[in-house]
Formats: sequence, structure tokens, C-alpha cells
Amino acid sequence: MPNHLHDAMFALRSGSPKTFLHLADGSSLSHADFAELSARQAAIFADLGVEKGDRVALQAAKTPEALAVYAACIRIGAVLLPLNTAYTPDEVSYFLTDAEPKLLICDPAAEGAIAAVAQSVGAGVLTLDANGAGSFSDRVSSAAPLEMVTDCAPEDLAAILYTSGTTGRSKGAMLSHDNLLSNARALTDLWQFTEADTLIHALPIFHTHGLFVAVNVSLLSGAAVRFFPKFDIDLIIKALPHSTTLMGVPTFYSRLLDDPRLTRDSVANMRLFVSGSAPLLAATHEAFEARTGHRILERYGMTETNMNASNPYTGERLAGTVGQPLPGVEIRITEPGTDRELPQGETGMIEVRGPNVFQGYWRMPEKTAEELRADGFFLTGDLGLFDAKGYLQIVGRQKDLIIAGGYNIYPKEIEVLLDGLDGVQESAVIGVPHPDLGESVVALVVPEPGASPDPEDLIAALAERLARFKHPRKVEIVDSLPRNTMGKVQKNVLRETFADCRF
Ligand code: MCA
Ligand code: AMP
Repeated sequence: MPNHLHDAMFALRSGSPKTFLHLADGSSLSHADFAELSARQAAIFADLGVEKGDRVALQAAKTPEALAVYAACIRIGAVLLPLNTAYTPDEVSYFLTDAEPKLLICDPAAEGAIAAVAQSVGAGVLTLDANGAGSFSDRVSSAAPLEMVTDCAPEDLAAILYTSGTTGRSKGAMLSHDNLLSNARALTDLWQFTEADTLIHALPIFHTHGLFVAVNVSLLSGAAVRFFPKFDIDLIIKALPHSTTLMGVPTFYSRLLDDPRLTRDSVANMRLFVSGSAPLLAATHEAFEARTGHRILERYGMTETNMNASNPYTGERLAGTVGQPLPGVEIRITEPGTDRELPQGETGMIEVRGPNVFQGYWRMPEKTAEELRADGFFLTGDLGLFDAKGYLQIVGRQKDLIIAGGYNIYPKEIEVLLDGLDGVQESAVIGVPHPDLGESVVALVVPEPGASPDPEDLIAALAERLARFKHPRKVEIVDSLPRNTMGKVQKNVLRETFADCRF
């Protein structure tokens, strides 16, 4: 049996001297270099007894070595578990306990804090730092490339990506080889990626956007990638004249617009700007077009589904919409709480079905059953409608979720921790508009009778437990929380009241 994703994508140019990754220091890796690196990594996995279906957790800075771990996992049939580098050891412990990986590759600085948990679940620990060095690379450097490729069917798992849950516990979305390959094929085709492209890659590689959308499309098409460690406006401005495409979250585009070096001339070589992961303001879309002559192409996706919809490459790109369903993907709008399909123009739950839709949540059959219907439609938790032109508009979310700079933050996770702190009776966490990040986290805290907790102390108390990007940027002490007749906190009222919060 062949290996579905490896054969179609990673093996495609494994002997090619064409550049795959251009690095910020001026060096580069060809497709052949990358293939060899990942085959050597796979040899180490095999030495360590990593077998088909075993999870390999990766919490490491964005380097070619970290990216090659993805290819090595696929080669050997292992399941990649990429983790946000901002997660605290507390957060990482949960993922390790839940996913029980065979191996954890982490930054040397984090090793001390998480090694014990890793060992308790039977995971080996190797290190990889921001320069690509560490105990993992030490072993890889003396290994011979693994020749064997493990057989994997289209439905075999390629990765588990955790998404936070509305009730607090993170859920591991299981993605198969074909979930990734089918989506990469659809996007490559739709966005007309070819070997002539050079993609500016400044997104993290622990989420769908930076890892699958950007990397898979480049691998399939043979596009070269300017692989930057993170969003750095100077590097991006410098790269624009030598590149053809950029994929980013809306914050990328508002930051570019804030920079006077973004001009029509600077983007003369670019053919495509893609935005996703959070709503792109129509104002940003229009300002970008006025400045550069380019209409940003907005698309819509989720961890559980990869990409679902996209504005067209050749047709009209409509601001405030996410375009039409991708080829092979069905999208329908249903009345929330039922499966009654709503007519065009009416707002309801966005449901998605297709080869892109995940295999369910890791070891959570009851959660899977709640969100994935027996007929294959996935309930996204996003509310939307199809407009008269057949374009999908996302008008809100049924799930209580904040998206800051493209990172998802679930209020419940923060509220549970705040409610457990001394002097706090209850709390409500909301997202308020933020000029740079789209939304930012604000916590409203009702003190216990007689207590007067200090907002700074409350934020400090979260530090060990929560990644920094989830921390409330402001804590307001309030007398009570507004509730509806059912006793539910009215977050919409809070969002209106605190909309003008200054940070
Ligand atoms: C950094 N910080 C943030 C965020 N990022 N706070 C809230 N939200 C954020 N997204 C905080 C840091 O904790 C730090 O706080 C301060 O900002 C500066 O940190 P730094 O790392 O320098 O920030 P940055 O480089 O300016 O990063 C902002 C960013 C980045 C470029 C917007 O967050 C980013 O690359 N976001 C993309 C996320 C992404 O790929 N999302 C896709 C997932 P302090 O200084 O106070 O300590 S969604 C997905 O994959 C779906 C499927 C889809 O549709 O695409
Ligand atoms: P994640 O759980 O990180 O995969 O985030 C997926 C969520 O991001 C979706 O359910 C949407 O709420 C949101 N999202 C992704 N792309 C867009 C977009 N173009 N416009 C609005 N929201 C988006």
C-alpha cells in the first residue's frame, strides 16, 4: 500500500535541487535537502520505536527542522501534534496527558518543566531550539536517511490539532492524510499556485493556516517559500519585490497598511494576498486596494475542516464575504438547534461536509457526535448566510470565542481560572474591538463581598496557567453581571458596554 500524503506531496520533488525554503539569514534549502532532513529525522523516530499511529508532539520554534518533523511523521505514519510555542507547561501537560505521544520534541528551555509529565505518559523527550539545534538535531545529524516509507491509507491520521473547547477542555481534531491532501489540491488549483510562485511565510507552523494551507500548497505546486520565524514587518516589506504571494491573518494587513513603505511599486511583483483565520474588516480590504491595487482574497476555514470557502481568484472578490464553497465542499445554512436548511439570505448555522472534514475529536466520541452529524455535516459554530450572489457571509458566532490576531481564545478557559482566585465571586470574559489584533480580551470581575481584588494581581495569578496571548489585557471590577431571564450572562450587553475599553 502506498503512503497517501507522502507520495502525493512530500515525495513529489524529493530529488529536486529547486529551492523550497529561503531563510531570513540568506541561506536556503532545496526540496532535496528538505526531503533528506526529514528522512533522517524519520530514522530517529524509527530508532525510538515510533510506529504508525503513534503521536509525536512538537513545541518548538519555527525552523526548517521543526517543519521537517511534519514530513518525517507522515513518512513513518506517525501523527503530528503541533503545539503553540506560547503554551505554558501547565497547558502542555494537558495535551501530553490527553494525546499520550510517544515522543515530545520541545525547546531546551522548556524541557525541565515538562519532562516529568512527558515521562509519566511514556513519551521520550528530545530538544530543538530556535537555531535548529538540540538533542534531536544531534541525533539526526549522524543518522542515515530512512529509506522505508510506511503504508498509509487516505483515512489514516496525519495530525491532531487541539482546539479549545467552549466548556474548557481542549479537543484534539483528528485530521487524515486525505483531509490535508484533498484540501491542498483544491486550494492549489483555485489560487493558481505554480512553481513560479514565491510565498511569504510569516505565520506560525502550529496551526492549520501556516502549517497546512501555506506549506501544503507550496509543496504541491513547487512554489518557493520565504520562511520567516515570525511576523516581522521589515522582513516582509523587503521580501515583497522578490515574492508573488502572501498568506496572513487580518493583523498582517492592517500592520502593512500602517507602514508607508507599502506602495504600489513595492507589490508590483505580487499576484495574490490571502487573508483568513479572522474577519477582515471591509475598511482594511478597501484601504489595501486603494494603496496597492490588489484586492485581498479572503477565505474561511477551521481546524476541524481545513479550508471551506474562498473568494475566487479570477472572479469578483467581495469584501465582507468569504466567497463560495471550495470545489468538493458542501456548505449549508441551518436553523440553529435543528437540521432545517434555511433559504438563501437567511442567517443560521454554517454546516460543512466534504473530504476536508476531520475524523472526529480524539477520544471524545460524545463531543464528536455533538458537532459532526451522522450524514457527515459538521456544525461549525459560526453563523452566516449566502447572499444574493451566492457568496457566504459570516455574521457572527454561536460559540463563545474571541479571535485575537488570528489566535482563538475561549472565554470559559479564562473564567474558570479567574473564578478560582481569592476575592473573586464570578467573572465574564469578552472580546472587544482592538485596532491591531481585531479583538482583545477584557475580563469583568465581580468581587466576593468585602473583597477588593487588584486587577494586576489577578492577571499575574493567571501567568503560570495560561499562555500570554490569552491573558486579559484589562480587568474591570464590576458590581454584578447582566443576566437574562434564564440566568445566563448577557455577553452581548457587556460587549456593548465595554466596546470602547482602552488598553
Ligand atoms: C502576540 N501577542 C498576542 C498575539 N500574538 N496577544 C493576543 N493575540 C495574539 N494573536 C502578544 C504577546 O503575548 C506579547 O505580549 C505581545 O503580543 C508581543 O508578542 P509578539 O510575539 O512580538 O507578537 P507579534 O509578533 O506582533 O504577533 C502578532 C501576530 C501573531 C503577528 C498577529 O499573533 C500571529 O502570527 N498570529 C497568527 C496566528 C495564526 O496563525 N492563526 C491561525 C489559526 P506582551 O508583550 O504583553 O508579553 S486559525 C486557523 O489556522 C484556521 C483554520 C484558519 O482559518 O486559518
Ligand atoms: P480555529 O478554531 O483556530 O480553526 O478557528 C476557526 C474559526 O476562525 C472559524 O470557526 C471562524 O470563526 C474563524 N474564521 C476563520 N476564517 C475566518 C474568516 N475569513 N472570517 C471570519 N472568521 C473566520
